[in-house]
Amino acid sequence: MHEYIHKKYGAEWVGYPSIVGAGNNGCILHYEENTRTRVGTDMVLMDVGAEYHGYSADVTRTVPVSGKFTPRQKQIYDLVYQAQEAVFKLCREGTPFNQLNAKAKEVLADGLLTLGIIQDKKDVGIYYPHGCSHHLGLDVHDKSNYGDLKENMVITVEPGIYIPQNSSCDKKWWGIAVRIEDDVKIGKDSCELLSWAAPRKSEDVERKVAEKSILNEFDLPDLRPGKKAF
Ligand SMILES: [Mn+2]
Repeated sequence: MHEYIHKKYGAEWVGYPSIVGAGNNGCILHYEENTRTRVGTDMVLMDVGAEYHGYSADVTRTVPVSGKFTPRQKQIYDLVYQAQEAVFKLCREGTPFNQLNAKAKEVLADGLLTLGIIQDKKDVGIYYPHGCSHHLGLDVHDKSNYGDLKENMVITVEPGIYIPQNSSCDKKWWGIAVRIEDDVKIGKDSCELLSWAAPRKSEDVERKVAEKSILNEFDLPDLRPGKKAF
């Protein structure tokens, strides 16, 4: 559906292969099989972006398929949201690029410690194994010198937490994967959120999922055995 809508808006391509993983599959960072159709009460992590006239977007949303986050899913989701909010505040000219990830790590480490998922802040990397930001441009992971942010740079802000099956925390957390990724344009004193149209707050995500979709009326026809051709 995302790819269909990209085309409807006139985007020529996807910026990268869509990543759509339910539950534990969300823990696989570049999961592209996208084959599971029965997802129960899991969340679905969708990392999708259009390429428009040569420039790529890169946006991730994680939604509860049932329409409501379970209390544990919500605890993890809200923590990732908090980390993202904290990083947005640093997105302005002059901030050293690596300070963005340092901030995300700090917030996520505090939260994981409070939830009892880690016992030592330095273990945050077990559940947050990637960086918080990259530049966007002609390439979805555009290059730069990774120095200080400058006005009009476009970057992602994408903290996440991934707790695969058999992790060394309480198994009540297993299979939870959340990433929230937005694209921002750096300004002199703040940043502009380019991907504002997709809800981010857990309550707003639930509200969006509850909305009626044209797909509610879309029933696939039954598949019947072939007919005699002549
Ligand atoms: Mn990204």
